[in-house]
Amino acid sequence: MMKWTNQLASHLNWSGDISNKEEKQQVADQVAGKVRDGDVIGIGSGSTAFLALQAIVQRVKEEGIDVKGIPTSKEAELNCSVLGLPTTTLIDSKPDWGFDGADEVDGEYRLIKGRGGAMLREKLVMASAEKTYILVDQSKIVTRLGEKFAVPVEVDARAIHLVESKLEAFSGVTDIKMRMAEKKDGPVITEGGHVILDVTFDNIDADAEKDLKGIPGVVETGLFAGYPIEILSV
Ligand code: ABF
Repeated sequence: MMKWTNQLASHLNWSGDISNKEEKQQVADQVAGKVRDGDVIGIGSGSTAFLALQAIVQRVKEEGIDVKGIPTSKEAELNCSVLGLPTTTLIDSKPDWGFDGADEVDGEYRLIKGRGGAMLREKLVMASAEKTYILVDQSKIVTRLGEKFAVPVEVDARAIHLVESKLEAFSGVTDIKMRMAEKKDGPVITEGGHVILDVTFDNIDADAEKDLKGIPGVVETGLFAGYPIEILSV
């Protein structure tokens, strides 16, 4: 093992502070059971996806099967690298299927994602796969989308005033905050070099994802509606 591999692995081990870990582990084990030899799999971000990746890698190693991952973030890329799952990209391969976490899921299978700021890549991988398993513990299931979480909106910083003014007039919006980096005096900058506005809604209507994307300067949003997903929960 190379010099820093253990340190990287322990950093990635979420330091034991994964909320609802037992439930998350159960859905992680469920999705690991779906892996078949030769699969190209979209690899999600966040703690639930990390547990699933661990379970998948264990199967891959025990059974000697050939699986490749398409990571949805730099975090997922590093996880694959440290755990030893070979990766490919959307340019070279199409995912057969994928898995990812979520912050909220409602009764119409609409999702809020993007707490880690990776919604652009997460959506690209999800939209490219025939099916994505969304791994959720009970705390993620809501009756009203937006009940617990704001919707992250990734914005080209040059358009920040334009986007803010459009959002203020947007149906259902009650609050807009720029996401700030913890312990730093500045905004979170996404992997794509953009900023994030966390937008609170009291009602998210059916066209919200499309309408948000229609604002010039909005790169992506954490609203996911109408993608081919299957919810895995306990
Ligand atoms: C990613 O990780 C994000 O889209 C989502 O916001 C978050 C869920 O994290 P966790 O599984 O740690 O609750 O899937």
